[in-house]
Amino acid sequence: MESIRTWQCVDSHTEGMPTRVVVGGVGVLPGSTMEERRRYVIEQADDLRTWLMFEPHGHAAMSGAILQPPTRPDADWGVVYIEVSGCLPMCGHGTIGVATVLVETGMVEVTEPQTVIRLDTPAGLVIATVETEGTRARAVTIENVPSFVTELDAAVEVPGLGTVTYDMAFGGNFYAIVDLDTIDTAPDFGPQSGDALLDIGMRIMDAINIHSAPVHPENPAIDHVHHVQLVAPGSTAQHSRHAMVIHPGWFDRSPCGTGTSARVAQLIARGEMTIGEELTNESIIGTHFIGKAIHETSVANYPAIVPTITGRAWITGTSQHMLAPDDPFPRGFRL
Ligand code: PYC
Repeated sequence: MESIRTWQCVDSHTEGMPTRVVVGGVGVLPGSTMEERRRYVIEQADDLRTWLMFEPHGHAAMSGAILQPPTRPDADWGVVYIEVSGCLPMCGHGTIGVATVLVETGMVEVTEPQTVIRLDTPAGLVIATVETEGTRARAVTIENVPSFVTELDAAVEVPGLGTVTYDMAFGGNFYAIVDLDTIDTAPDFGPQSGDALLDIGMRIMDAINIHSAPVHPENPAIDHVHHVQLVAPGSTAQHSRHAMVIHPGWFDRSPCGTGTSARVAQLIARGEMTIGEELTNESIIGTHFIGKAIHETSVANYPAIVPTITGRAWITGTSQHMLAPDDPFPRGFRL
């Protein structure tokens, strides 16, 4: 066995969605903030990501997080999120996976019944409160970055679908939120309609990015929409079901932490929810996050809320990934 690169990982899933937590082998990435480290991976070390996310080590809907020493004194650990689509500034299910792994592997000091972990992420400080029972993490609540709506009832011409009405909200990433029952050709909601739902979501995403791509008002490096939340018929402000279509064409298996934050911001902007009320947000595979707004704030000129998201994660294994010098796929591959 010969290897020119070896990484140690703890694999987990958050309500069905994988988070491969890279705990060793990367070293300290260059950069004085976690956003600079994220940029470094994007611009100079993308093979770090593709090797662990793409096949043969990963798969078409793989997601993960590289643990780092924090760059700020008030944080316990730093995180760079990686997934098949790129490096997100913030990932909710990934943060719940990271917090669970840190507690259950003893990488943070664990207190019962709650352990608070302060994470330095590219989007800012994210606080995770873990409900602990012995060495088990039973549930994790994250206080996410301020979330806000940039457009309500926006309309875009989508080839094959006609005029589609959507709301645009930010919850750590941009989300186009579309009621499926406004689309005449929408199939029945559920995993059995996966291909058709992916097709609808990707068409909407492409059309918005061509005609009116969103840009974060304070951080222009965060732009375009890569997530479309297709809300199932019958959804309410208390219990919403959705299919989360992600660029370049896969579903979040979890209810999506940043997407749930965006949905809470949207429901509050629409007057359908108030501060402190809970939303059960359900994924396409039937798993749940609980989202709520804990207080109001603002981002640039937009009214915003600070959301919390609660969900659960489970460790599925530990792995050591090796790269042989003559492996024909040192960057992985995607079909
Ligand atoms: O949970 O925030 C999230 C997320 C983003 C992409 C996949 N999951």
